[in-house]
Amino acid sequence: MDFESGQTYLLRIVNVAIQSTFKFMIDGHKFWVISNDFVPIVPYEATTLNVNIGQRYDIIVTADQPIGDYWMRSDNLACTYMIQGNDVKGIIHYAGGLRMEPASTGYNYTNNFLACNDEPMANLVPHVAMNVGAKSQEIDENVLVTVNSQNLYKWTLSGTTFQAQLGDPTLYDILKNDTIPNYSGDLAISVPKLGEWVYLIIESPIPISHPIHLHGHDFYVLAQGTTFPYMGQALQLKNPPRRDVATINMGPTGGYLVLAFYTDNPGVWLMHCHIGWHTAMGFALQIIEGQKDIKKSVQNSCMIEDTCKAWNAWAGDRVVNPGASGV
Ligand SMILES: [Cu+2]
Repeated sequence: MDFESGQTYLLRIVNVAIQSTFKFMIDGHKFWVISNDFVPIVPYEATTLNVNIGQRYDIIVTADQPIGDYWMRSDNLACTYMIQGNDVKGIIHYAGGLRMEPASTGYNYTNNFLACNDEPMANLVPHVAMNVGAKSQEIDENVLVTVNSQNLYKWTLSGTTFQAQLGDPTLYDILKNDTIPNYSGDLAISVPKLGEWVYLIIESPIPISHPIHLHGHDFYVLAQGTTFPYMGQALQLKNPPRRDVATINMGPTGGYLVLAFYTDNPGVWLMHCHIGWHTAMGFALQIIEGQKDIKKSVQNSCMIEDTCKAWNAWAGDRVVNPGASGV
């Protein structure tokens, strides 16, 4: 990327990896972080930025260093016990200098699985302040991993692993018969009333962090802790971070994440870990929000009908491999 001295640049950073947490930095430069997951925040200055899977940050950086060439880095952190990759690099070249391989050095940090936690909640202050009301419903999920009789690993949420049935989508059943299929057991969670606050507690004793993503909402991050279990620690209800991916941060004994969302968007929404393997291994649940208003919110039911018809025609008598979760 070319810089001109004195100019200011907007960079949009997305983590599209399947398992990696990236630590982003530009050698020698500071930058301002101005939004998380498209929600504008009160800008804060940083030299490094932790970007977990699915997260988006916008940053502003000024070309205020001596003319030269600098490494831009996205170090692959050693979370989930991965081997570190610190060779993910680009080059910032200042106009007017010779093009050469940078000799710059990166900012220091400790790299271990504990380093993969999100940017601190205190930094992620939404520009448009919104507060969270008292809860009407609470959902608690305890995250574990188990091995089944075929030696396949499955993630479980309070004992149930998600397994979609591709021939029987939840949204289709709701539109057709106003019923929720129950094959995913308690992983089809009904949140029937609109205009209410739902709190979601996800905790795990296994020290592997998980970026949690919810469809259909920006959620509010009420607490992120590096201990297990969640013991009723204080929640931030006054203008908490607002985004759509937040990580269950990890300490040696596990961690917890407390989220809230306001029921104003009727639909069938998936919530899942954004580590691809974990999603495939059943780390997902559905939230059925405002069920009686879903039908009128669907603008084009033909698309659903046609997709299901095409699926049924193709699937026919085939045995469709149900090995992964179907998500
Ligand atoms: Cu996960």
